[in-house]
Amino acid sequence: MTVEGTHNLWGDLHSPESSPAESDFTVIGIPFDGLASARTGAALAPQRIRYWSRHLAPFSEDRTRLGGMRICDLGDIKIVDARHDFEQVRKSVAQLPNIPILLGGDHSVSIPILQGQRQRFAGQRLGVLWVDAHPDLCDEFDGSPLSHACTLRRGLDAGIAPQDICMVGLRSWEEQELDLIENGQLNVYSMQQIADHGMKVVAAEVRGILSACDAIHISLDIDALDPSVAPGTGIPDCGGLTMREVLTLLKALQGLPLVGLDLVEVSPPLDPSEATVFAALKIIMEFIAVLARSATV
Ligand SMILES: [Mn+2]
Repeated sequence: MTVEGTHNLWGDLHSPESSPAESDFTVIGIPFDGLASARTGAALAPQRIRYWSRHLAPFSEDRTRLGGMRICDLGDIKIVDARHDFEQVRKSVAQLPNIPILLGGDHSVSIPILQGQRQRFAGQRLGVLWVDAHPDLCDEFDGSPLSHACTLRRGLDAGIAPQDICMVGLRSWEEQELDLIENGQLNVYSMQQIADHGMKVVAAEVRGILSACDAIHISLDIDALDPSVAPGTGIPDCGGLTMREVLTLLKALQGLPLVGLDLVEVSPPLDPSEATVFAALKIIMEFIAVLARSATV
């Protein structure tokens, strides 16, 4: 299918002549799904997300004008062997002068992203908003410490403080994760808690915790959404977030020092409707809108 876009890349926000230093956001794709434990396909996400970004107009749902925001899309970082090639992701993120939007890939690609952000904001309090059905706190999974089930565990190893991590949407656990989840250091908002209290209340609490941080990175696994919304993902888990709840959470962070977003586990081949790709795009554009509104207040 070769449909020309009705707009240019990233809803007309891509500015090919601008360097990262001259842009508000840097997009990097990491088309790698070699450490997914179940179904793959996430390697195809950057290409499909970019493709459909040409059909977006530069407005958020509440008509925030995004036209003043500039995106520099640096293309993809190719991963063949994660043990060596993740290093390139870490280095790229660590030296960025603006806000990265990183397109996975399975969630393992966030290991070097979290390491790079930790390095970029060395000496400062780096908060992480973790939106996922899974904690990804395994020390090792399928024989690998770099599995997509180990991502946040490696983030802790990199020096991100557990009290500066908010986990939202959790509903699936591995035995080896339970101690960390239940020892009270991490801020855990399970799907059941969100159902009981409502996302507005949870989002306000998350904002309160993360507002103590100097810099906040968001790691968003599309499987946090309910599979009825986003079925195109390796390990769908029913009983998840609505898109409205995700947007409520994002919008609650307006004005805080957001320094990056990674969006992972979108698997286009597992959703012929491509609604999952569009869900990812909506999250990206609304994230940009949160920053655009923050810049004008
Ligand atoms: Mn997940």
